Amino acid sequence: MQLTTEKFIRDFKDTLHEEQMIKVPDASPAELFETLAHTIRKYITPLWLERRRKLVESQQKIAYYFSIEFLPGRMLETNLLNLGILDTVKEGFAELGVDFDAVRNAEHDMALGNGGLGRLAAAFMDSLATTGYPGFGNGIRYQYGLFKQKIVNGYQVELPDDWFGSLGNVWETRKDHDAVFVNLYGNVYLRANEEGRITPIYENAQVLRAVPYDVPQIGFGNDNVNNLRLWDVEIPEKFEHFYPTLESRRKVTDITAVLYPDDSNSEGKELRLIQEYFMTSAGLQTIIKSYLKQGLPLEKIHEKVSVHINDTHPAVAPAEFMRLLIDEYGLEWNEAWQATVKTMSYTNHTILSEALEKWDAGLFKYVLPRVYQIILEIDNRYVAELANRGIAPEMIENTRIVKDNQVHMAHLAIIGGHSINGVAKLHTELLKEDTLRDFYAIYPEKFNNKTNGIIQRRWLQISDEPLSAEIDKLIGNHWRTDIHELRKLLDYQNDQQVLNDFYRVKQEAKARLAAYIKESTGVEVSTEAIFDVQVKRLHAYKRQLLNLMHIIKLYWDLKDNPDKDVVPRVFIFGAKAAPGYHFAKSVIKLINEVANLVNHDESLQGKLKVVFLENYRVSLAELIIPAADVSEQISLASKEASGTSNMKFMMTGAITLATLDGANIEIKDEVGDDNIVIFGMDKDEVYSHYQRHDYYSRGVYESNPVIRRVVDTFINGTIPNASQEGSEIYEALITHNDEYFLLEDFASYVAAQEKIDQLYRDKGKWAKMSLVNIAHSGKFTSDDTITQYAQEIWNLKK
Ligand code: 26Q
Repeated sequence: MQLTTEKFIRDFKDTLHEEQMIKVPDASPAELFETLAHTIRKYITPLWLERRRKLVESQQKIAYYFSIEFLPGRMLETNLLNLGILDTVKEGFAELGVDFDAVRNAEHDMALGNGGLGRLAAAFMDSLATTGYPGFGNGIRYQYGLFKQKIVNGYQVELPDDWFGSLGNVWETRKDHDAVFVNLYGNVYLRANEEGRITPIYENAQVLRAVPYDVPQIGFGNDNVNNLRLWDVEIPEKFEHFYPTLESRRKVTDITAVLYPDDSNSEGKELRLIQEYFMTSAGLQTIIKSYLKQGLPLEKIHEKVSVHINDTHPAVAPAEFMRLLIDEYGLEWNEAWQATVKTMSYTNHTILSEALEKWDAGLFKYVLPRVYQIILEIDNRYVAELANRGIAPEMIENTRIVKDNQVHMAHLAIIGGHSINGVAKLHTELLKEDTLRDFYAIYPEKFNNKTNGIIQRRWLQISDEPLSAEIDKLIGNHWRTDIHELRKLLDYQNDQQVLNDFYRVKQEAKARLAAYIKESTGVEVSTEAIFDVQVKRLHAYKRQLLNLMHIIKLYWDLKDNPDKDVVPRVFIFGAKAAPGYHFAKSVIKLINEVANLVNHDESLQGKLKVVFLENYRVSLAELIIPAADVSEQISLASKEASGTSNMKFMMTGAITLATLDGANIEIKDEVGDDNIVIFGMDKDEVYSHYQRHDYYSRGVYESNPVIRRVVDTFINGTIPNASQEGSEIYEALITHNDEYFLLEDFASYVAAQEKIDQLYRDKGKWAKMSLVNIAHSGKFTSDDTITQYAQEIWNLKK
């Protein structure tokens, strides 16, 4: 959009006077933020209405992305950048004497997600709007986002993330007229009506009101506005009398109160099932209603609508869609089924078959009696059809939806849809050959890969503007609209001046992070040190513990030989552990106690520092990632479906230190072996251990003195205040046979770390590697990923 600085200043002041009745110098950053957001909303509204009008008029096909998580982080800068007015606003603020950074920091992260899966969903919203494909989000308007993490005495403490605060969500619009009802519980029996049609009769169901709040998703540079629809729950007016007590009302509002943390312990919780059904049913109901307004026949809905199931969390969708088409709209089973399969598609984000979502059939039937009947019918027909096709009984049994008294949600998503995709090449191959191999034998045509991507605009233009400006100087600014132009940087890979400039930009980002570290932890770190970063959810398979073991080895090396010639290192961690994940919390405690130990040991001469930054989240990532020299991507091969932080680090010039897992493999393919440091077993070696049952961690421990010394450090009192946690770690590694092969990969990890140390000594060479990584990072734009979804799965037109 077009906007002059003068007009912006006028609009901003008007809004401030109207809404806050104060003048600029008297306003707090929060008030200025709210005012700015409201000013921008006025710019967005006409674009939003226009987009809706055009979509109605053109009757284009629309994809609906169903996800129980959306993790956009802060929206202010993204909205300004995408509207093309970020610089105008910054200039306007400069004229008004307002500190833009202070205002930006007043926005609370919208953290309605755990990690990669939720962040990916948010990235896809931006990319859909940017590429121009009609794609809308459908999720839950949680009152509290993922918990806020505090570190107290080295332990993780969880506090509620009250993100509405006093401002509410400044970006949303409540859409009362689109509210729908969602039924739970009760009894259902079937009865023939006057025409002889079997219809379900509901008794004693609990009726909830679902109210949508729409959040605009603005395309970059195209004035295109899509919709992210988040559902909240309310008590329907005519049922108010059923909820006479606060307690009974709270039971309802609890449905959208909190986001569940990624945790196997919370599996099987009734409230989670209700959340999943609530957002799915509400979303599907409004989709059908808006489709019918076009006057088209329901059995052809797949020609105008795609419903995408992001992981199994909304995988009740095929069954709920069948229920709506048959019970509410009178379609016959077969025509409803054809339409359903053609409408639905599903993305898998996990490799572990035991992690695939299942529900106890009894609980499912109790909460969703009619949906359960429909699932049984789908299951029966599936079994009959496959038997007819001559499929082996064992294969049918493995793939059916209801078995052993459990409802298998991934099976429902695969059978009830036309597409299933993994999120990186390796991941998709593993799904085909291992986790879902029987499905692959039955439906090979449904399987496809869509390697994840990231929003390059957030990670370069917003979080690393100094690097972006440097890139502009070399190749012009067209890369800001076509990220693949970054490849032009390769022309400068041997230009010393350019390499110096890139090095300087990195050092400045490190200085900004160093200041934050000092302020938030009190630890002083030198920007001459290698900033070695691992930020992601804490999980055993991601192997933060392997990183810590290497730190302990360095510690002993330096204790033995204080003059050892090593490049100083700062190891930086950020990670939340699910509140019920005991092991993960012990790892956090140990990282913090090792940090205390090494940061205060003068004999180490500042060569080794360890920092745990609390409350890792999108806005903190924007500070950390541009400042990284080394990106730790060290999951056990085959376990990380894709990873997406690996792509962000690459894009801002960190060198990846990685196993051959997830998208790391595709990063290596892009940059070549010389511009990445790979270590550890590959997935074939890992699988071969599984097959042969030949891994024995105690054997490694007993025969390797370095490993023994490192592991013993957990139990011999070296690390103060963590003897309990140390013993647990020791037990996991030695008594429980080290499930993620840390000991096996340790030697090769240490060698890789030594290689990093050597490489970093040659600043020119390092800067060149860094530049080559940036130059190839356009491969991972989510604009391209979403284009593949739109063309290959959803069949959309711009
Ligand atoms: C499970 C049970 C009960 C409650 C919550 C959950 C739950 C919640 C979140 C299970 C899983 C998640 C999130 C998973 C996730 O973020 N997976 C990551 O997805 C990324 C995007 O595809 C990949 O890059 C990562 O490799 C993958 O770990």
